[in-house]
Amino acid sequence: MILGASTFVEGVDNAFMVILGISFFLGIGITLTIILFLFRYNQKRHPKAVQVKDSIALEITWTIIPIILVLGMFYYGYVGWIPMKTPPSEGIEVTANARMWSFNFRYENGRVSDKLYVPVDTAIIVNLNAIDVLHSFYIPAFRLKEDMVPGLPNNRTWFEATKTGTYTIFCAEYCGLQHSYMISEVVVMEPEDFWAWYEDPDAMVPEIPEDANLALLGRQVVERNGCIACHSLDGSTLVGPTFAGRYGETIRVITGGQEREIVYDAEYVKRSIYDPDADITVGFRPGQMFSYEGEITDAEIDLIVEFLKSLNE
Ligand code: HEC
Ligand SMILES: [Cu+2]
Repeated sequence: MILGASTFVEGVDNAFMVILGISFFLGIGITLTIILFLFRYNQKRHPKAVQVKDSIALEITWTIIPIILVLGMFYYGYVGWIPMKTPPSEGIEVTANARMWSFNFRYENGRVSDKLYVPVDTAIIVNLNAIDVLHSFYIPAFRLKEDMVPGLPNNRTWFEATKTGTYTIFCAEYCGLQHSYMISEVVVMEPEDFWAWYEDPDAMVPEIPEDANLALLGRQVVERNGCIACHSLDGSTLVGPTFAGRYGETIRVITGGQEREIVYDAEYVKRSIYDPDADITVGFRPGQMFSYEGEITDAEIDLIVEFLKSLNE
């Protein structure tokens, strides 16, 4: 059993062990019976076949025993599943946004993070928001998995972590090319540490020191938001055009069906991030990149621009 760290672990692991136990019982039992019959009823020992007719006892046995086994599996499955479907009324609400191919988490005070920070022994209610396609929110250590369906109302789940530590979050629904890179972490902290993190205003609007390397900060924004799943930094073409050597160039885009030339400047970068389909870069398809409006701030876009400039040096 892999390590478990939520209130769901016991219910799910019990169901798993019961089903595994029954599977072993049947698998081994059936195999042994086959072997036994091979010896006992082969043609040498048992040359004349016997017809068995109307054995009520046998019929009842092979009806009752499987019913008990199947109901046993159902019982443990149901008891483990019910708590997942009944979120408590009180808890910390977080919205999990999923897009190709990254997660981010928005808290009620507006804080956004690419990792899910939560306090231990506290109910966390997670509103699941798929921005583009189907994803699935999966935390194996919590035995929690819930599909994220674009546009589905009331798409939510919840959990209560029981151990501090860092656990992996996977996307468990094949969602395209870089699906296997769609990984994040849930960091379970002592409540004091969590509330300190949550209320830390510096962490909300990171203050940029005078001598900061803006290009480096921009690179962090780009990495944190998963842009490099689609935009390479080395000139190669992925789902979208490369970031390398493009800034300041005159490029060709399609705007409202008309091909035109445009300068790849700060204005263009901002429009590409907030309204990606306004100008479609020639050679690429619309509808691949989804708007980051409300997720990436103007200040962060300035940093991205600094980073793109630095790629020309
Ligand atoms: C799912 C893939 C995907 C992700 C993720 C993605 N983009 Fe894009 N992006 C595209 C595609 C495809 C295009 C080209 C089509 C278009 O112009 O809309 C594009 C176009 C752009 C352009 C115009 C580039 C050019 O050379 O003309 C910029 C700038 C851009 N994206 C920035 C970003 C940033 C910044 C992020 C992360 C915050 C990001 N993209 C995330 C797919 C993606
Ligand atoms: Cu996904």
